[in-house]
Amino acid sequence: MAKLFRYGQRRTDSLRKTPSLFTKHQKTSLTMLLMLAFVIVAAAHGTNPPTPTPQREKTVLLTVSVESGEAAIDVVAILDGKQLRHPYTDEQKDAQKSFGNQYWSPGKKYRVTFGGGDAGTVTMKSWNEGCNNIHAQGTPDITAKLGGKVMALATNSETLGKRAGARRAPTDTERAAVLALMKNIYRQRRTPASLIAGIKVTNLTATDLDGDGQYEFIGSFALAAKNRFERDLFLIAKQQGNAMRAEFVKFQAYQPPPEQFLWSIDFVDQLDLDGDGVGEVFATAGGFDGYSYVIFKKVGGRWKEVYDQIGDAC
Ligand SMILES: [Ca+2]
Ligand SMILES: [Ca+2]
Repeated sequence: MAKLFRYGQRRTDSLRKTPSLFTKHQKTSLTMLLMLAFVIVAAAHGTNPPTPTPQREKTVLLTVSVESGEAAIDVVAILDGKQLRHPYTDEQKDAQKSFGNQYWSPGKKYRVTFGGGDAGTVTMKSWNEGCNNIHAQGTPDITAKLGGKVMALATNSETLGKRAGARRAPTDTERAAVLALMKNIYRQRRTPASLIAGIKVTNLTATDLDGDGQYEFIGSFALAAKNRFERDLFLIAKQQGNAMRAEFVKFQAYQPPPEQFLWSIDFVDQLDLDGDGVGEVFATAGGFDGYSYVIFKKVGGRWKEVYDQIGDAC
């Protein structure tokens, strides 16, 4: 969780270190000039001060989870051209509120995508402040079956996620092949043979990431070992003949903290954000007292984490 707070910390530090651009005298003159300018502008508009022009809407990327017919919505990023930008930091309460007011006003509707294609809509109902972030609630009208670990994405973009959605549960054969690969990965990373049977499949999804008609497989696995190492794996695999080949392996072995909060990465969904034909992989990363969102992108044939944003931390 330290990582999540570091983002805000860095900003505070850089602001503090920024040298003042003006001397005290210049500042006084500047203030007077600004006041004069304000009076002139106010005069030009009659007695009322100028009303702020509404901010142009940016492309936002949201996550959607559904429980008992209710949608829970978080913001992951703002997409500025092909750049991923943070909507705000966890310290910017005012920026969070204006984001909520602008993007999550009741009745506002977003396109939902699942497996990289259209899957219905979600209509905003309300939003609230959490511990270090804001969260929205909405009414889902979604064709995909969401629930538990199965989440979707939503956006106000009219151009993203226009190919046919391709996401499903793996077949038994595919599942068996991914599990065989997964066990090999655990063995190669010195997991004692006696523990292999205890590995839990948190989530395993088949989705076509590159739009070639062949499904790729994204899995999360956890092996809890009491008082010793927890071993978690996030895996992207591709079918090769009857076997599976690992495209991305993120294996973490660590001693769980006394609080027993564990780290893990779970797939959310995929969406091609930069139009290169390969979907970017959205995931949640759990931490000691919170969670974040991460985005992986295939760069030069290799998957890389390119972005992270706080979900919340309490
Ligand atoms: Ca594919
Ligand atoms: Ca892409």
